[in-house]
Amino acid sequence: MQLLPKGKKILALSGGVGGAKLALGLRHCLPPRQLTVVTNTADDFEHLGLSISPDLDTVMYTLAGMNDQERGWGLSGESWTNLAALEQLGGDTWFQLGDRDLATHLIRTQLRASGKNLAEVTAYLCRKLGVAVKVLPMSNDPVRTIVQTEKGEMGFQQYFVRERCEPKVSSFRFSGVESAAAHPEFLSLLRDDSLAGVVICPSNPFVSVEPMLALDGVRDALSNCHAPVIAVSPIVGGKAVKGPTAKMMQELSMPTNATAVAEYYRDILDGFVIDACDASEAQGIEAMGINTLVTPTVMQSLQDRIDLAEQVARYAVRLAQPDLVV
Ligand code: FO1
Repeated sequence: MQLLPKGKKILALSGGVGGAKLALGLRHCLPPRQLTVVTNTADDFEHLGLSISPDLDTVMYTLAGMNDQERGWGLSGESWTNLAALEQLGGDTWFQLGDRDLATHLIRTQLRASGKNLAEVTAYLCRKLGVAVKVLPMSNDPVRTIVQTEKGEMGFQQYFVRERCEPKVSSFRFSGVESAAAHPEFLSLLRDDSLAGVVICPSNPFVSVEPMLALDGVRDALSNCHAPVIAVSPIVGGKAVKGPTAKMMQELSMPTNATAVAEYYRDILDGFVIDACDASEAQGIEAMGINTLVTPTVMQSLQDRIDLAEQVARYAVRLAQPDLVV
C-alpha cells in the first residue's frame, strides 16, 4: 500500500508523548525515507551536568519501540539503582533519570562536548537505536521555554516535573529563540517540491509546537507552504489527551475545546483533524476557512496510531488536490 506519491514526504512536527504516538503511526504506514520528524527542543535543559533533550528522547525511544508506554517518558524495563544512590548522597532526584536512560544523556553530553551539534548527536543515537526515520531537532541552537507562573518565572522542567504543572501559568517565553536558527533541513523541506504535507502532531500548542513556530522563518514558511499544513487536535471532548494543555488553556482564559486550538493555528492551517466526539465543532472550524476532518483521534493501541496516521496522510493527499476534497 503506497499512501503518498513516489518521492513525496510528510514532515511531522512533534513534542513529546502525543506527538511521538502519531509519529510512530506514520512510521508504520510510510517508508522511512518518506517521513521526517522535527522535534521541539525548548524543553531541553542541563541537569547534573548532563544535556537532556526530553522530547527528542521520547520520539527516538518511541520510534525504536523502547519507550515506557505507561509512564509516557523514558525506557521500558528501566531500573533506578543510580537514582537511589544519588538520593543517598543528597543529590537532586526530582528529575528521574533511569539507569539505561542515563546512557543516552551521557553519550549526548560527551558528543556535544566533543563539538558535535545536536542534530549530529541525534542522528548518531537514532542509528545506534535502529531508528531509520530522520529525526531532527528544531534547531541546533539552545532555546529554553520559561514559564511565567503565579510563583514567578521558572524553567520548563522545573514547572513540568518539579512543580507538577501546579502553578497557574500566565505566559511563556522562549529564551534564545531570537538568535536560534531553525535546522536548515527543516526550512528547506518546507519549501521542497517533495513535501506532500506537514502534520502538526497532537502536542501542546503553547510549549511544544509554539517554540518551533517561533523560530525565524518557520511561521512564514508554513503560511506559504505549497503542501497542506494539517494539525491534529490535542483536545478531545474538552480535555487534553495527556498533559497540561487543557489546564493551560483555562489559565490563559481560552475555551478548552478543539475550536480554540484551530483558532490558535489559524494563520498556518489548511486542515484540522478533530475527534469524532467533537464533530459538532466541525462546522464552526470550517467557517474559519479551515478544512476539517472528523475521525477517531485517541491513540490507545498501536493500531489506533496507525489508523490515525493513515487518515492524516490520505487527508494531506486529498487537500493537495482541492477539487477532490469531499
Ligand atoms: N517527566 C516526569 O514527569 N518526571 C520525570 O522525572 C521525568 C524524567 C525524564 C527523564 C528523561 C527524559 O527524557 C524525560 C523525562 N521526563 C520526566 C519527561 C519530560 O520531561 C516531559 O514529558 C517533557 O518535557 C514534556 O514533553
